[in-house]
Amino acid sequence: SMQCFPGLVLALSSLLGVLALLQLSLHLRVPSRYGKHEERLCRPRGRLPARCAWFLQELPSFLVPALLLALRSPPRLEPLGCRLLCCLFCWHYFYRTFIYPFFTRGRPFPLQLLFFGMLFCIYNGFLQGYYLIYCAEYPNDWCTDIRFTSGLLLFLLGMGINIHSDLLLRQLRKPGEVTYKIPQGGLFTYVSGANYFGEIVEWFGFAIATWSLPAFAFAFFTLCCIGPRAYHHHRYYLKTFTDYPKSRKALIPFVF
Ligand code: NDX
Repeated sequence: SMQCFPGLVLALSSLLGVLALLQLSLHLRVPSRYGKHEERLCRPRGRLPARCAWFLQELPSFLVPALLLALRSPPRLEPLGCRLLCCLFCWHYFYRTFIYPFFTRGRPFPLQLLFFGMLFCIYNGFLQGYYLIYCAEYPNDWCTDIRFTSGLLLFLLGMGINIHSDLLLRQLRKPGEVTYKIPQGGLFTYVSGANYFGEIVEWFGFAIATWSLPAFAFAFFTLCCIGPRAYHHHRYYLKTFTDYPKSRKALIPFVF
């Protein structure tokens, strides 16, 4: 049966860090080609409806850790921290897989990116799940540790911001519409990438709560992946809407 190989965790986390830097270098100037940054040239054949695409892409991030958690034998009952933290991760991806896609009004998603996105979700789902289920050791009072409590608080706050902002974005369109409008309300009052800001806060909260290398690597990846994308969204809005609110920042309220 499976056991913890610390070398494997270190190797996979380091590679995730490398992927983050690769992502950053590839997409600092040119955004990932989906959504509002997709090239017109893309043939419709190379795309899948947003619903199917987001469902398929994010499913492994839920399934892989959930299966690891369920199938571990003997079941790991102690300490509570490991299961709780693994459940937090699964909880986010339950939302992202089973709820978010069914309400999205996004345009069709490029198959090629879907393929890489899925690979990424398998990789990361395995790393986070494997670490928490097979490797992590927490003292029995971890649930009252300041790292756990403050991290959990940040996670919940970030998740709230992310879900609320995705809802505001969705309400900009009627079903079937694919046009872009100026997002209003919530944290969009302060930043163009409110949903991304929430997601980044969420994963740094998770990293602090788990106090683990894999989770910090993933938070860093998230920052490198959607941080630049928030900046590209911001530039797109400034270019497209002459009446775009001048005081609005790209990602971090009042700062950047
Ligand atoms: N999926 C994470 N790199 C990504 C897919 C692509 O979950 O190979 C990263 C994720 C993947 C990427 C993923 C990882 C890196 C990959 C890349 C493909 C290539 C790349 C694998 C896995 C790669 C290397 C080589 C380095 C490994 O029509 P539309 O779609 O634009 O509509 C949008 C709508 N909307 C508006 N509607 C009206 N008016 C407006 N002004 C609007 N603005 C937007 O709202 C959408 O329907 C919806 C949201 O759009 P947008 O653009 O704000 O968010 P989006 O980027 O689609 O993300 C959706 C949610 C969001 O909450 C975000 O926080 C979360 O997913 N997310 C997204 C990406 C990554 C991620 C989280 C993470 O890293 N944690």
